[in-house]
Amino acid sequence: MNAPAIRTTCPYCGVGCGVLVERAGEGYAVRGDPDHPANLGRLCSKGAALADTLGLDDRITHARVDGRTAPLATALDTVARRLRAVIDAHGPQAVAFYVSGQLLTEDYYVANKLMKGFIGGGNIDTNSRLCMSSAVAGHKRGFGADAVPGCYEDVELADLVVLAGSNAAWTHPVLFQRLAAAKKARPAMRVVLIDPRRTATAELADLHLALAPGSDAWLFHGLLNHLRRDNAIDWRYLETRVSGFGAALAEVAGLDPARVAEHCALPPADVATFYDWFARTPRTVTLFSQGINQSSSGVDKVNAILNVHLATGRVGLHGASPISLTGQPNAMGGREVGGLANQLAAHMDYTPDDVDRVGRFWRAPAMAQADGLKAVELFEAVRTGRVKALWIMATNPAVSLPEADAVVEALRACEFLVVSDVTARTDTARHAHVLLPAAAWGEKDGTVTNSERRISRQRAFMAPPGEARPDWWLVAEVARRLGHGDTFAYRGPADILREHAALSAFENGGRRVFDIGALAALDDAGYERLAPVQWPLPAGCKTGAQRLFASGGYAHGDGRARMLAAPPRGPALATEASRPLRLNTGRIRDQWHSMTRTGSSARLFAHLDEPYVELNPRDARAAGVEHGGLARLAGGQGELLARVRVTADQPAGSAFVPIHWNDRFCARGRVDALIDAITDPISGQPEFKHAPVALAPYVAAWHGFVMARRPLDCAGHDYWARARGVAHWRHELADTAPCTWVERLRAEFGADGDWIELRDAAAGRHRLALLRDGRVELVAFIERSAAQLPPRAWLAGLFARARLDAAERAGLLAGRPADSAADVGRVVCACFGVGEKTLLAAIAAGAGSVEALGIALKAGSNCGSCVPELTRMLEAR
Ligand SMILES: Nc1nc2c(c(=O)[nH]1)N[C@H]1C(S)=C(S)[C@@H](COP(=O)(O)OP(=O)(O)OC[C@H]3O[C@@H](n4cnc5c(=O)[nH]c(N)nc54)[C@H](O)[C@@H]3O)O[C@H]1N2
Ligand SMILES: Nc1nc2c(c(=O)[nH]1)N[C@H]1C(S)=C(S)[C@@H](COP(=O)(O)OP(=O)(O)OC[C@H]3O[C@@H](n4cnc5c(=O)[nH]c(N)nc54)[C@H](O)[C@@H]3O)O[C@H]1N2
Ligand code: SF4
Ligand SMILES: [Mo]
Repeated sequence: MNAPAIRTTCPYCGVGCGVLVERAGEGYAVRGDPDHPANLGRLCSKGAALADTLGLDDRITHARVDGRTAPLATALDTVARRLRAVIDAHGPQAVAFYVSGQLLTEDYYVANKLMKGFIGGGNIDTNSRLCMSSAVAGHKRGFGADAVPGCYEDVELADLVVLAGSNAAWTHPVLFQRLAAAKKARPAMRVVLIDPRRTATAELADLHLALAPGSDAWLFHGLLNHLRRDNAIDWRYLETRVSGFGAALAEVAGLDPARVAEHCALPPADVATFYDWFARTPRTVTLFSQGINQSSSGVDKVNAILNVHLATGRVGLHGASPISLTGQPNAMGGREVGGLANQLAAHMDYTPDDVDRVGRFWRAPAMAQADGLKAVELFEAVRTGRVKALWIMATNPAVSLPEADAVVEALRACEFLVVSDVTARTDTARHAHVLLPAAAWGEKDGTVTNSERRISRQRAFMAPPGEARPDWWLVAEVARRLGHGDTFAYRGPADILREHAALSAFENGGRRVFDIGALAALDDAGYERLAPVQWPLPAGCKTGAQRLFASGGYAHGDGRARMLAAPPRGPALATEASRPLRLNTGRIRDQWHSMTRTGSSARLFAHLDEPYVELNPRDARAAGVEHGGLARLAGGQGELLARVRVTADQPAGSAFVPIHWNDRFCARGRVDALIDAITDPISGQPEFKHAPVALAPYVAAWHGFVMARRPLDCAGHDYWARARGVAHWRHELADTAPCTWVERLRAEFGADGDWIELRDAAAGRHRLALLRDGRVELVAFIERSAAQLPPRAWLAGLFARARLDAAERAGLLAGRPADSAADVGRVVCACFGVGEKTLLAAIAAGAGSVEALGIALKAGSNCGSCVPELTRMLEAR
């Protein structure tokens, strides 16, 4: 008999999909949980590839102290001793924790409690500062509490869905699929996308407003003004449930659609259409994400969006609400436990009453009294030595914070740096004095909260390797060594969740929306069984609230929501002659952040496999860079080198670079090294999407690639980028110094086997392959220009073969099959490895719909993440 499937939750995005895990041979198989309300059985490409990421190749299984493996107990002793020494010598403000929306709620709760109640400093902040802090501040200003009023079902019930600064097709794929399915079932439903770029999400949009970067506040303020002029305001709602609307309406009064169109660089007719649809559609949902939050005026933009929903009374109703999409799997849970430096715990703040209340509940000897440092300030304080000891958990700031080179400097300067991670191979972990081995997804138990306030269990289905331990356990052990054993004596995550739930209900009396008091009564078996449930969930409740504020009851003292319309501001730094382009950054479909987990799946590398910069044809021409060549982008602090993709989807005057690549996968692809550390004055969230940059071609003496069965060390080259294939690693290379790869490879791979070589010194061409027993071990292609290199897909496929046949061998150094039909092109469907050329051939042969491509080639028929791209190819036919 097979063991029953384990029900758990995907560790990637904030959609929070339920996953079923079963044993399959030596490994595991994952599929979507049909009973989970977030995904009802669906998974995207990343979720579907989770089983590829369970291997131990990259894992850290034992602690390291000063670079040497050490028993975990010794490492924990060292952490406690050195934290204690810093606290004794410099006080509690000299230590800091930097944590993550990828911790489970239980991990997060314990870390926050140790810092704010027992070490007695406020310096714990989280990578949610880079992600959700503008939404948090906007919600608190608007609603009085950080609470998302709507739920996923609203996205399906709405007649108009506005996506503002969200590329949900790639970043919240399962929610996007729910939206796409609803629109298909109800074609009258409309979708508006607000994003300067034409993204995969645009495929679903009836109207794409490609506005000028950073101009959203003008658009939404203009909409508020239009609602008033068009008589679309719900005055009764405003008069009974909202304050501040008089001032807000006065602020926006001068913004007529013509001025909006000018400020936003949009066709006036498109602005008019959007305003008209919004005014006339009671069931409107606005989904917003990082195109709004990651801005030096992010909080004001969030309120500009909340304003138009308040003005029309469209909050918390069926199919009518603003919904902030959370990024990380537990971005919401982190806010619940108070992981941000300017919050306390359980949605309490640093008011004297709350400090006292939390202090009594925790029986805390040393309550923090005031806000701690926000992420960007925190790392600056580490760099200058004000903060002397730092413990980083589940985040990779050397890649993800702005001015990332200065962050690396801070990590190097830090007197005592502790990093808890599942792998040692991160740009951050390499600087740690103590590296703690954390248990990974699949090995830990706890809860996460998704974008619709739904708390779901993550359940372990494998044992942690070596001495790896759950994050909460590592923190509690340090707390014990610091003398707080009694209050951190948790037997397991259930104990922690009960305490967290009890705190949320403690002296609450309905004042704090976040109340999960019902969970305080769970016994261990109940925790084990806990089914996905939304908050609020006060004691005595069995089901949580799907929607909030439908009948008012906002969390401000007067029960009213607030409208706030600040004068719109554009990006903080202007472009100038020396930095004329706006750098926009974001995500790609199949990678997760710094690639520490998705980077171990060949399937997930198939879609986009090199650091790249997207440019409009006009800007590429002006700078003299070519599609497929390399370009250098320089910001205020640093620079990067990336492959150029020229596309009209990218508006003129801007560039787009994905955030994922880092020192482990390429030479100089950390985009945050370029981004100035400018933050929103209220939330402290960095302006990640509008940095001014300069663009120049990178002129190499040679370009090349090497494919081998193992990763090769490419250090020292100006440009290199590494990608994992199913049976090989590929290394893209370029340099200004002469190429020595052929000699190097011959020396490294030895005499064993058949070398075949093609050399044309005059043309700068050098091609090399190594076969052993008919199996390809290595190929290397060097040319003067990138354009002369053959496509990689066919060669990559040869590594999967036990023996090459005569035709394959004959084509090897040409890099092309003798029979050209065998080249499938760039992989579009990651699940079934279906290439672009195969798809185009099928379309040419008559496949006229996504369904037809699915039947003919299986493409798009599993996770569906590539459906927007398939649609685009069909449209272009
Ligand atoms: N595949 C994948 N999915 C992920 C993640 C991942 O790493 N990989 N990470 C998760 C996390 S933590 C997060 S926070 C979310 C983020 O999810 P999203 O916010 O959807 O993702 P981004 O790509 O960061 O940015 C969204 C869009 O904002 C646009 N934008 C830039 N400037 C502006 C502007 O001025 N106005 C407007 N309206 N739009 C603008 C960009 O062009 C981009 O298309 O994704 C989550 N999902
Ligand atoms: N330019 C630019 N920069 C950005 C953004 C952007 O849009 N543009 N987006 C920002 C946003 S929204 C976000 S959320 C951040 C994300 O940035 P990061 O948080 O820095 O990125 P991750 O790669 O997800 O880092 C998570 C780390 O935790 C480790 N890990 C995984 N599971 C566990 C676990 O259970 N325990 C422990 N201890 N460790 C674990 C992983 O191996 C990895 O090293 O990037 C931000 N930076
Ligand atoms: S949409 Fe994809 S990445 Fe996000 S939770 Fe679901 S399966 Fe995971
Ligand atoms: Mo995020």
